[in-house]
Amino acid sequence: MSKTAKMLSVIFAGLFLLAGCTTTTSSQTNNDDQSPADYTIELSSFKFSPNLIEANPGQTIKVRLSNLSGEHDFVIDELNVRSELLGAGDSQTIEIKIPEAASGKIYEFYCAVSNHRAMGMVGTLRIK
Ligand SMILES: [Cu+2]
Repeated sequence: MSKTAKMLSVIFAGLFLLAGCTTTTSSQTNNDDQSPADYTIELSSFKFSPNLIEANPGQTIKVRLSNLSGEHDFVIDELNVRSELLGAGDSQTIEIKIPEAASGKIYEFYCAVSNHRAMGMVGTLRIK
């Protein structure tokens, strides 16, 4: 009985140590403005709505692409972002990792289908 109690107390001590480590680690990696930003962008012929989104350097943003009509995709060459080819009614959520050194940068996103980019199907990802 007392052996069991001793083992339990060792286990609990271990759990407290683990909890301590976890807390320390997360407080080191938590910067002020790291909460994930979520955007929904609607795609149609031939535009993105909204066509301007913003993010912080080092942030990973989740963007939901909702295609209303026609066939479209979402591409940012500099960040190696390319969605699937979306048909009418399709949607996909993509993650965009913003580089730490991207402060003040402007990235263009566009639709790579046919001549949509030339038709004005472009938008801006602005890094604060
Ligand atoms: Cu398109």
